Amino acid sequence: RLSTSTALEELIVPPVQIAYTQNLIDGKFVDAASGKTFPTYDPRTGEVIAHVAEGDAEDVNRAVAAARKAFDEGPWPKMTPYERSRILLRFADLVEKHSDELAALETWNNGKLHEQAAKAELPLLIRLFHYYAGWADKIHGLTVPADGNHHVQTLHEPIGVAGQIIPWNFPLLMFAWKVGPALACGNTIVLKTAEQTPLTALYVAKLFHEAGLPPGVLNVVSGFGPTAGAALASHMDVDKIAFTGSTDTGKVVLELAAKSNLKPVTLELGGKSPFIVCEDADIDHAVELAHFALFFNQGQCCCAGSRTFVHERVYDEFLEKAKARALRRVVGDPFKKGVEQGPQIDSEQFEKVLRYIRSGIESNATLECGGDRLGKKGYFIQPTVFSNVTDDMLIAKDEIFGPVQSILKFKDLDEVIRRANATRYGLAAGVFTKNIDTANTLTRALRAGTVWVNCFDVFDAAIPFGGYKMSGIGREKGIYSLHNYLQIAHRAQFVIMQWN
Ligand code: TXE
Repeated sequence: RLSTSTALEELIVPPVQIAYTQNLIDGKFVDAASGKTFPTYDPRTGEVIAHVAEGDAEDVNRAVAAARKAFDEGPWPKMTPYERSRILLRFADLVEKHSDELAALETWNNGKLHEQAAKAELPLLIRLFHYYAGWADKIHGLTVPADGNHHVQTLHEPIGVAGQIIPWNFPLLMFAWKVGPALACGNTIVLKTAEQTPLTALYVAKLFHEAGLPPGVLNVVSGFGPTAGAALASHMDVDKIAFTGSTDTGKVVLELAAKSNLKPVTLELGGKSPFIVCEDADIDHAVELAHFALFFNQGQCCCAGSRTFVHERVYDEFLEKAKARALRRVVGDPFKKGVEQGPQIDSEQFEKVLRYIRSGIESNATLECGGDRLGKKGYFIQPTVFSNVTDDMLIAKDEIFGPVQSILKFKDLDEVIRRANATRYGLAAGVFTKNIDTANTLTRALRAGTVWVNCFDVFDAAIPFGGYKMSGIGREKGIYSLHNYLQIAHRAQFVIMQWN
């Protein structure tokens, strides 16, 4: 086992070159219209690794014009669904072929574990494109038995130009969740990546063109939210906007869409998901799963199990073991085998997490372990555990988005249901119990888009994902995501029946 201190020494040189830094518009890599670039960083050190074209409103205009032309004039929406499906499959094959470079690039620009990028996220991306390739030729309408002499059919048509704004915590997976269903339905796309992580989306978008995607169908613009992102959300020629990010920015996107052309909006936003450990639980297993639910991806998950509710009868044992587990967590260079936690994404998120840790201490939660940065450079934070957390504390209410576990005590099921639901969020929840009645009660009572029982973070292309309340609008993945990218029309024709 690596100790934390050795894991932070001598960083591994990423085994990949940065090939693409320009915007990808109409099938070509181009500089920003303004000629400007912005730096992108290695979160392990805070050092610049590349300068990337800085798209703003003018680049978004050009990308939307290309997507508009590719939609209105074809060939993409007019190709047979089978041809579209073949391109998605060829793309998935190319991603598989380039998995090593992509996993290295994802880790270098994001700080996530290389093993996680290589063994979980890239296979999930590939699986998702296989899934939606399978849908492309199965999207069709109905004939409807309307009253009177009418022949009525419904058409499931692509919605047009889709604007997609993604965050930095899962750059490749968020690309997949957005682009897969939109392309399967025959839409064209302008995708804006998060300013922290522009690199891998450019790489895979290039592979899409190698797979035969016509120019203009998928345009990728790097840039900042208030400039490029806002220009996309308020564009009059964009027919739909899909966004993943913070609840505050989600509200801005919804407002921009409403104030421009009323484009439909889907939002996947923040969360404060409860993870409930019942009195009958196998404690060792519960500790491990609760640890994973919170610390996975440096705690930078919208669905992180960030309120660990533990039944009072097992609370002391759970706490002692949860603390021991966090103390054993190996933090270090995410390229190294055996490391469990890399750096936070950037200085802003790093400072935000440290502010919440201070707030936990000031509000008299008990700091069991961690509580500070690790090392002198980069954005590493010690795995942190708070006990004696109460519902009114900021650390129990706000999305921290970092490696900070808050442990709360409960007495009975009714109480924990009420407290788990007393949040403005409703993205996910975890339940840990051996009692089937308890499991059934909790899965029905918890107001969340996803409830995981005796498991957590199970992501499959076919399973829908999305939030109740201020965690969002709409669902991604599965059959449900297709609805986000389709326009349902009907055609009614008067018919004369020449038979009795
Ligand atoms: O999010 P933003 P940030 C949460 C998490 C995190 C917090 C802030 O709590 O600490 O949000 O992170 C683009 N018009 N999540 O600041 O601002 C931006 O460029 C249009 C949860 O990174 O929401 C980026 O592409 N777009 C989350 C994307 O929005 C705008 C994942 C997300 O950035 C914009 C990430 C604007 N005015 C953070 N302003 C999740 N749900 O998984 C910004 N953007």
